[in-house]
Amino acid sequence: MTSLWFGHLSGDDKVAVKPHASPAYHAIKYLTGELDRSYLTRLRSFGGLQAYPSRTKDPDVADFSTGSVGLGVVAPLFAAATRRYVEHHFGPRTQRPARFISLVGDAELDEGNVWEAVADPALQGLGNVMWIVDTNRQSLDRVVPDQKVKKVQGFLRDAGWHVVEAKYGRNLQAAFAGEHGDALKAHIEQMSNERYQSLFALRGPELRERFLGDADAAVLRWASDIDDDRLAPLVQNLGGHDLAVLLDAYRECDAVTDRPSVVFAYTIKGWGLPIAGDPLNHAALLSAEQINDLRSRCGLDTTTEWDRFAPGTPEAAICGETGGELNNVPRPPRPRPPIPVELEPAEIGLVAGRAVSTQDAFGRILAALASRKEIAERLVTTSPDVSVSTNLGGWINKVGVFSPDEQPDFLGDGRLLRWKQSPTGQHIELGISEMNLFLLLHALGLGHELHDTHLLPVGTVYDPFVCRGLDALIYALYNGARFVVVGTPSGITLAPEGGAHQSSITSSIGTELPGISTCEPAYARALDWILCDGLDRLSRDTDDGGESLYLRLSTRPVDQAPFDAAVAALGTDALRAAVLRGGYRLLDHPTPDVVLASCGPVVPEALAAAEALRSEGVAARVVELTSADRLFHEWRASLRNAARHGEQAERSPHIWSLLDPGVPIVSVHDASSHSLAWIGSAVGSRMVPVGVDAFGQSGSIAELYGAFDLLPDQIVNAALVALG
Ligand SMILES: Cc1ncc(C[n+]2csc(CCOP(=O)(O)OP(=O)(O)O)c2C)c(N)n1
Ligand SMILES: [Mg+2]
Repeated sequence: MTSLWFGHLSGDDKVAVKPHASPAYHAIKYLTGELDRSYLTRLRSFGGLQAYPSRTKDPDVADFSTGSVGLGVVAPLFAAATRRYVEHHFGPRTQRPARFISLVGDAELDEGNVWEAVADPALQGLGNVMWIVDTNRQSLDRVVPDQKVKKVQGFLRDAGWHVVEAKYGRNLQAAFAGEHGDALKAHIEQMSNERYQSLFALRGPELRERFLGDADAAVLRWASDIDDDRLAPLVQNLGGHDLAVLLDAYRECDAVTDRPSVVFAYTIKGWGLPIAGDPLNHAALLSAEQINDLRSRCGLDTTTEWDRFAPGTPEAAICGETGGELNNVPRPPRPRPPIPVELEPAEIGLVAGRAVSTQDAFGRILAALASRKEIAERLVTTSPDVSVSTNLGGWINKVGVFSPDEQPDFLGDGRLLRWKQSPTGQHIELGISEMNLFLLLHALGLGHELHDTHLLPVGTVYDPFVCRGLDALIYALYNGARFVVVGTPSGITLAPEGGAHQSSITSSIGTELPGISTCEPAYARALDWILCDGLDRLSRDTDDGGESLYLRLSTRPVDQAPFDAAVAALGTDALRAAVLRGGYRLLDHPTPDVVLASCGPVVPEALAAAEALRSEGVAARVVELTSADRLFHEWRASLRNAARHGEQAERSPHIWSLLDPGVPIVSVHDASSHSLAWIGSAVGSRMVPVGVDAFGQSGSIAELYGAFDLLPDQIVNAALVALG
């Protein structure tokens, strides 16, 4: 990190720092003037410095957060792909080309997401990417066995990467070049990792004995010329601790511009400390005595140990220059494109009397937005090989697929889906990896912060496979990225596709994740309002309602007439406000015996059940919960406010206007029944949650609904239970 910050980086470069290097990162930020001294003693404390570099929680904002190993490795790769996209669409961003760099722990490369990214065609040819692998051969528990590094280097080479080894320092390289040098090199290279590692904390005669144990005559002759004091610095002279070797390696990578590079920098974990190379050093603490020794070896005492370099010294001058060039500057707010509150129903092809699914409507809305220049230019879509089956086809036909080079279109026009690839395309197609989807949404969703270009990213994914990319989704939200993700189709409603494709827990995941609102409307116009509002929220500050949006959609065509009736009854503006707050009375009754609360594709079943109840003399109100997430969080915030401050909320939670205190409720949801089971307690009502609490299977929608008690007659029975 010393070589990188003080000898290589420019202010336009972006760097991900591996989790365990966060103290070194903060030390650099302190020395270069960005971080206040008071933080230095507050690593890992509340309100202090985070254990691992954090974009959102640390005062000296890192370009990328790290912590969940593997994600930080590839985040700069996705950022470089985003920069390439941005520059093709908006022109160069910086005078000097930016470089995207990851400092990687060697054991991080065990994570599959690393290899999913390395293999993806959308991430090829990025010559401005460099990884520096801290090859200390240690993970948490152990010294990594021998062949691992070589294998990993082979994988990267085969994937077209430029691989550089910074294995030995200049002193050891000089010894290799001298008399008996070949034998010395062979002796070291043939030694197992575990054995070499065991030498790193040794000095003097003990080191000599252990190092030379089975050495041949030539090595023994080489060693006989080296006295005890010089032996350790030579045997332990690895490239990753040699600044000049590293700088050479970085320059070599800079010269390779048509593909990414990786430097394997061989290091010793705990270098220069008594715990160097010890397999258990990760959890080891230095004793007070060892710290005292270290402090005095650095020429410091307890009164000077946190000082910056004295003004006027060359060190202070370098720190000042580096800080002036590299440190963070405050960011202006994001620009806010003029997104309307709704599109015209005709514009999105809604025809009175025709049933439509939310997934179909989503595709139409997006295709319609392609005609609105000020919005369309910032819109970018991505999908892990499910563009067509998630209805992105209409949009893709209009805007084309992004490729950094013009690609021949062998099939040509006149097809249902044109797949025209060019540098102006606005859809980025990924391979199947859902981790890659969320890592790309993360990168696109930080367009303003990392590339001075605010984007409106929209990703689509089969809803069950949100779980496959979940850690990357969490990562994206933790970092404050802004995007829309559309999980579609969702639930058992995609009946014949079978249990492996039927999502049930995603609704709860969406509700529980911070930084994103989950919405699951049943009707096309409600979706239009939610999507327009959601796109607008991508541009707003967090305290002004800014957040990401998760849409859980379906392929089941739904009759729109009940929604049209609600528009007529409530008026467009009032209904839109209610939909955006999380719900509305779809089929009202002023004094119901029971409330049926539903959302998404099973709303028609709730309506039919209400009709059946009415014919039995039971008054039922049907409420559509367009966003249980928003209803929950508004209710929860009002309770928190009351508990903390003894105050009532300024306005009562919206859910109180949908449900009546004490009136029994049946929730009807194509998702785990647990996801809506809380609503009864919001109004003190008896609650019967109906939903999907087992794995599904193939069948017709009616058969599947029947298996999970979601048919109208079954909902009626649930209502009778609720009524006691
Ligand atoms: C996804 C994930 N799994 C497990 C961990 C726990 N963990 C933190 S660091 C680490 C090993 C790190 O080894 P390496 O990347 O080689 O780092 P270094 O040797 O530089 O400390 C593990 C298992 C984690 N942070 N993230
Ligand atoms: Mg390691």
